[in-house]
Amino acid sequence: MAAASSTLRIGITCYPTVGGSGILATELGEELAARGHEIHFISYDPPFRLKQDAPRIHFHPVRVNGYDLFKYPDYTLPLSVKMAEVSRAHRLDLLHVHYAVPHATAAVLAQDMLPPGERPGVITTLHGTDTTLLGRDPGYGPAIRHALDRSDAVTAVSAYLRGETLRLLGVTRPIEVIHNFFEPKPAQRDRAEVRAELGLRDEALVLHLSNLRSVKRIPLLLQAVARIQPRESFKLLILAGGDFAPFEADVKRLGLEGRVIVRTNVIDIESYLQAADIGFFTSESESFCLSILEAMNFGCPSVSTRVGGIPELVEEGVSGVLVPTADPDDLARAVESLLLDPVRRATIGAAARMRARERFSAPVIVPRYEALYHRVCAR
Ligand code: GMT
Repeated sequence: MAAASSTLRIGITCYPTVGGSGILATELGEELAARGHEIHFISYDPPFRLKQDAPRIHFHPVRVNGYDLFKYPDYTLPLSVKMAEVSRAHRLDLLHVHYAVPHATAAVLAQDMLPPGERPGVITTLHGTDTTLLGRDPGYGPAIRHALDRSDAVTAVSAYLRGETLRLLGVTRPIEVIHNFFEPKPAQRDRAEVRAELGLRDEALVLHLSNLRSVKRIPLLLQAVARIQPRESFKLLILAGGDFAPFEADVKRLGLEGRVIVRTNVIDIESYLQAADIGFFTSESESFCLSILEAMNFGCPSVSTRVGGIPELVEEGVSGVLVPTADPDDLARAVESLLLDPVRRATIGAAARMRARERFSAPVIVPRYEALYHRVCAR
């Protein structure tokens, strides 16, 4: 880890599937490559939003063989071997891993496998459930703590997540807070075209986007949506990074057929974001909520539960609406308050957009990662 020049060779590991940590890591890699750094993604598949043909972007697949002896296939060791191999072949300055499990452990092992002069620095970025869920699990917690202690730097995507990591894992080392960022790409279709595709006339478009994991509380989202009045005033679009089939029964039971539209694994999210009027999120826990930030960039105000790091992103009543309970009626009333008041919606939407650009855009956040990289490399 002795980068002499200001451009660096960085290995990035993340989950390649739909999910905030992988999306953030992909965007970061693309932004860094555009700034002249050589970026090597190391994962079992290319990240789903990655433009592999962009200059200075490379992808190295991790192959996992199956063995009869293993009841559970192991990914950590082949990942660490690939990290060491790529580090050596491309003289990486850094391995920046997103989501601690198992990426941080694999990176620390890769570092140990290499001779002293060829060891990249290891930076671990915590995204959420790697602390708030797995950190509580006695089968994972001590290994996560060890990998964090051994990383050369650790970041968390919100002050809330840093606090939870210190509290749950008993970590004492410094953790730098670097919030999520989002840089919208040009939408491929215009608003009118998208609204026509969704069969919208005068209705408002309420948008939810997530990986549908249980922490997102999709049943609560649907219950709340079923209580919004008048029903004819809106449609709900769900951009799903996962299988919506388990929730179809709820849609029927609540009489929401025809009012809920689902699109799965969408890459051109900007086309839908620009067509949305209100974002709606009912998470039980959220370290930051990249989806709210994505909507904010399009002047789309969100209603969400007031949990985790969301208040670091949204100022209540100014750049969004935060609901302190998980009561479907409270949530429905909050959405109605925006549906019925287009002026307030526009005012909050404009404040949301300004806050997103001023605080959580690539030009603001990416230099913070670059500064951290240089600090680690200088050690
Ligand atoms: O923690 C997770 O659930 C995984 C992760 C993901 O890959 O989807 O999501 C987290 O990372 C995002 C990007 O940093 C954050 O914006 C999300 O708030 C966070 N999710 C949770 O904390 C539940």
